[in-house]
Amino acid sequence: MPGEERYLVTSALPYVNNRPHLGHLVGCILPGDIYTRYLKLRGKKAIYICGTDEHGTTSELAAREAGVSVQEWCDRLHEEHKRDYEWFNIDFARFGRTSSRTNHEMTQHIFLRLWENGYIIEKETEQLYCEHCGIFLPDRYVVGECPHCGSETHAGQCEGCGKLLEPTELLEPKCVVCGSKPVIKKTKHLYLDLPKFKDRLKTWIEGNRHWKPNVRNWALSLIPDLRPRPITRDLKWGVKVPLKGYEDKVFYVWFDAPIGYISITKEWAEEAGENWEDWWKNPNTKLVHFIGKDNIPFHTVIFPSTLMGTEEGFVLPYNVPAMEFLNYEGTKFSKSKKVGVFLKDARELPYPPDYWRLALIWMAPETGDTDFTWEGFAQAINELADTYGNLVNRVLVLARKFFDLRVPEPGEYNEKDLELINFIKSSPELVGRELDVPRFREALKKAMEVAREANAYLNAEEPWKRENESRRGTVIYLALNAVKSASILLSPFIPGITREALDRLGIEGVSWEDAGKIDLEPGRKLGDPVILVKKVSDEEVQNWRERFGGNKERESVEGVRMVNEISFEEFMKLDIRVAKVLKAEDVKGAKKLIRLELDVGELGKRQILAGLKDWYKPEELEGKLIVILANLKPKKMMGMESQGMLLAAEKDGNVVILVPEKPIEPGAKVH
Ligand code: B3M
Ligand code: ZN
Repeated sequence: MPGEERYLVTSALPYVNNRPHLGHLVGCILPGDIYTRYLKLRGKKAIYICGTDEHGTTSELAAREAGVSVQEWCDRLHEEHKRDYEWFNIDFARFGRTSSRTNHEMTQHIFLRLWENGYIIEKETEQLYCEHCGIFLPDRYVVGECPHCGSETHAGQCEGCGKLLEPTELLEPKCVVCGSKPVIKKTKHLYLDLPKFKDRLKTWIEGNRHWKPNVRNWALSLIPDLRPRPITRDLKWGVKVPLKGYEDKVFYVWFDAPIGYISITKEWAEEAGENWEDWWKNPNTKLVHFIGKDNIPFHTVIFPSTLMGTEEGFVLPYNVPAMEFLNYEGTKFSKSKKVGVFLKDARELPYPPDYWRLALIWMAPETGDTDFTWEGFAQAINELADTYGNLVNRVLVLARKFFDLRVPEPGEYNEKDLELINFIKSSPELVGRELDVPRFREALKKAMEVAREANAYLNAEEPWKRENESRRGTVIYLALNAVKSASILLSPFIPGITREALDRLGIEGVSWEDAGKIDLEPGRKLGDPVILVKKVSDEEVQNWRERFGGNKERESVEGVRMVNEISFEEFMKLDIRVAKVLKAEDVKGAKKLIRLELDVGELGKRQILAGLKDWYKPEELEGKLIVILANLKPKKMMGMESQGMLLAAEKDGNVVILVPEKPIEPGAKVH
């Protein structure tokens, strides 16, 4: 077996119940990509494996809702996922599928090994059965009333109050397929005998001192109460169980999904002329699973037990970096409720993929849950523009002005120069230390520091001034090296933008260590100056926030409309009022905004800024009765405060404001 150290990096395999959103990207797919890019720059052998998780009831139900076969649904969603991730420059060695033949075979093989080795037990249980459809009903196939809060929900977890619900607990249970009342029937299932792995798991997890404390502690806390866990389901869509008496059952989706990592590696290896076992059964392999925190038990306890139980020498994960959750502007991203920014939406906005990659890491939920906010998005981009973008442009402008776009010859270094040189030299180690953990936010900050330092150096040295002519070549030479260094260190995060900068320096292949070298050859031709990062304005922030705002109704993939439900109490928190427009005028310097002076009756006078210029002239609004949300937290825009939000309807880029059907006093409440 080859002795060389290698990294097998995986990202949790996304379900195909709907399109992916920013939460998925930042949760594991983007971190895994950044990490693998970094490893490769370090000269390590590394591959990045991912794919769609296609079995289970969530796919079946999504397909049913869309009125297509499960296979067709999965084919379609697999392609969409793949396209989305490609657009964000996620560099998978392979993006596979758990429904592939390779995965069916691998899952059955691994199961049989567990069976032969005595790690599988059979048990009889009672389960709801639909006599009309002739099927046992998994949780999501039983709907009824929650005994705790009265919501209409499926079993598993109540959609109203979040309590865990056995299907038999639901009041008035119904089969989701045909609506008839299910009966209780006995059925047999296979269980993975987890308690048998207790000691091995404990020793192994305790030894993993480099894991994040929350991951390690959670894993350890699971061990004392490990119980056998069912790995089969009464379903049709899934991997068949290769055992007599289980012909009409399939494996539980969480049994075959992580085995997907192995199968997808195998498919990659077959194409790449490699042997998959050199990766999965090689003690020199470092297996790293990037996941969201809710997947910790599966990756630290259950899947490792599956691997151990084969007794085939599979490697166990070396690290399991788990992210917490990214919320959207204060509410939960929800694939099923269609809240937040979906990757498809993001692709349609006028920003390159690197802006998203950067902003997502900027706000990444590394140590606790965080919020994606449009303000955070703008802040991240603007910071990059001020530091790195600014540096690249100004250094090239100086090189053009004074050295005809060639790398100048440096003179002797003074103390200031040596300070910058030392900073550059130490930076690959400093940034690398963070990425090794991995701690992405910190790594990004440290990588940006190089550009910040170089800018400060330029400001202090002022090489454009006549009196500094003798120093000019040296200063610009070092600043150009700083551009190279920052570009390499930032390249795992923003590979597209940094590539453009490196192209301008005439640099093709790079390694991480190159970021610490002062080695640009004098005389080398440079490319033209360029603005690599454009700032994001307040107006854009406002615009996107209005367009993607938290709880609004959104369209799902198949055109079925779904509403994110709120309670009556939540609705009553909104203070919606009729207001009269006393005055309306354009806001200077803003492309979209109109300033409205309003009379809101008992609430007095106030001003609102609304992004309406594309659709209304100020004079059309004057004198009108409109509808506003009066208790929205005031917000500063273009140096003015907007005290509420005008309500308008939007469809396909067309916007109309809402007006009362008959005149009514300003200040009248809307409900
Ligand atoms: N599909 C859960 C998720 O998307 C699941 C991960 C499988 S990893 C093998 O959160
Ligand atoms: Zn039925």
